[in-house]
Amino acid sequence: MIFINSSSKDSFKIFQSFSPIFVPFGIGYLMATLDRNNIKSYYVDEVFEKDAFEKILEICKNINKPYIFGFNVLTVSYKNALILSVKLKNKFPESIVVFGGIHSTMMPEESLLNDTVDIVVRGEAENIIVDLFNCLKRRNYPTQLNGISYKSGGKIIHNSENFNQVRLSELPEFPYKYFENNNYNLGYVMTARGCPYNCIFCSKISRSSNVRFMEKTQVLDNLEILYEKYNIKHVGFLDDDFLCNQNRVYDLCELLRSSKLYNKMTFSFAARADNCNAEVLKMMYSSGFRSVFLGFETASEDIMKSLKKGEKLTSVIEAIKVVKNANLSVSTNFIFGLPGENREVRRKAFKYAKDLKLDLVKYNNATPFPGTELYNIAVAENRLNVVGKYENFLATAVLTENPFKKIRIPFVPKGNTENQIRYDILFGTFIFYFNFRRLKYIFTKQDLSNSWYYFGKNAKELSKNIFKILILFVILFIKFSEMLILYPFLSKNRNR
Ligand code: B12
Ligand code: SF4
Repeated sequence: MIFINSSSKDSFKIFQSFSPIFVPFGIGYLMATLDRNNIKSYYVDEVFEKDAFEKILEICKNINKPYIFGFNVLTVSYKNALILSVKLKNKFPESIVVFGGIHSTMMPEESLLNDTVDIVVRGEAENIIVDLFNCLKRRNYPTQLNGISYKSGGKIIHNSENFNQVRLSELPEFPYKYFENNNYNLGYVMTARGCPYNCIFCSKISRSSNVRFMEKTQVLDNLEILYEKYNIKHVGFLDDDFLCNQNRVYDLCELLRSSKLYNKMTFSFAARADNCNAEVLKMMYSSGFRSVFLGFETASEDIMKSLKKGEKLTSVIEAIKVVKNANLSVSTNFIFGLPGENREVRRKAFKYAKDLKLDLVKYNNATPFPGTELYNIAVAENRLNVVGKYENFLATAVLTENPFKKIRIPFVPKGNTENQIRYDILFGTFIFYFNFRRLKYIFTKQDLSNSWYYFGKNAKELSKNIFKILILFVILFIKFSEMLILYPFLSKNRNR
């Protein structure tokens, strides 16, 4: 089986060169699961591979037919996954194309309506991947497997959901050996899966509301591998809400403090604001935790309620103060262009960013990912703007788009224009970062960036990138200049 991590290459490449490249955890665990069953699998990453198709042809020379191509598909990478599947099917008509990942999980029919997609795997797949592989190798359809959608007699069949949840304590060790080349920033772990909330803007791979955790010793073993084998000194925890089980955090911190990693590694994490309390943060700081990402989302209490996050604006504000008191740095994002929002709300966000002395802030454009309630709202209000096959479904599009070839914002709520949202995002970014202290922070505290950017490990690497950094500055200069010229005229835009 050849796994393909599909990627959108259409966004402006200069920003991509400063984004850390993550190891694809989903594919990694699937490969390790196959490995454990003595099944060899292969892997191609479109994120950095110049010609993924050629690379796949190379691999195919050494494996037996039927070839099985397994794609990990996010909404923004759906188009490229399809393009590659067409090329592969043309070359190997007998091959089997499987789409997995969040986008196909949310939209299985849409994927299967393409002639080149044979099977969609919905949800997490460690506990079915071996059976799936064995079936497909025998050229059988996995009709009995839960979590599968496929075509039969011109119809699309959806087998029932895979209720048998993956237990993280039973996962094999993460197979770093497949990802050792220099393209990846290995310093991330994901030690829990699942989230009990249902925010209207969030895609969730598992519909179940329970959160599953790795054993603390598993986590420590993973960190030790990263430190000892790969010399990683800062690790970001990608768990949706690292603080959701505080007893586990206490235990893990205790284990860390008594381990050989103590004082050698630092960590960052993401959490919900309502779980931040002074006591746990103090203990985390003493165990090496240095930065936290909190989703601020909006500066309006009413909109916060409508997001169904189960959180209050006041608790986010309080949490930021508590985090800062505990000496941790805090980064956050606001979503601009949410239903019910206006420019006043966005201006309030700028004020919060300044008054609360946030370390890093991102203003994203609201993106109604398929399967989310926001998507349904956008459809119901006839305000869903899909370009091609979701090529514009990028929450950071405003900042990273080519200034000469703008990306259409996928949802513009009533009472706003696209340009108001676009230039408010740029304005907020400009006033926040046009500041010597913050620019210094960006370049000197990269570990604390919660993986938003990566300019190089040290002064030497950074200087190698100096030319690209200059180009980046020129592009930002063009964007901000345009914004500053147009900004005074924006309020005059007529609301739709
Ligand atoms: C790490 C991460 C990233 C990393 C790496 C992304 C990657 N390719 O893995 C980075 C920072 C680069 C990133 C970027 C973005 N991300 Co992101 N990211 C995540 C995060 C936090 C973890 C992903 C992960 O490792 N999950 C754990 C593994 C185990 O799950 P998994 O990947 O889904 O894989 C399992 C199943 O899907 C299935 N599976 C997956 N692939 C395949 C293939 C086959 C053949 C089979 C059978 C099964 C299968 O089996 C796997 C194992 O169980 C998720 C949130 C989350 N909790 O999952 C968001 C998430 C995936 N990201 C999201 C988004 C929106 C983005 C961005 C578009 C953000 C933006 N700027 O707008 C960019 C897009 C980047 C790009 N150009 O492709 C959304 C995706 C929504 C969507 N519908 O596409 C998510 C779900 C967050 C959210 N809740 O909204 N992201
Ligand atoms: S945004 Fe965070 S809290 Fe909300 S559903 Fe997604 S992971 Fe859960």
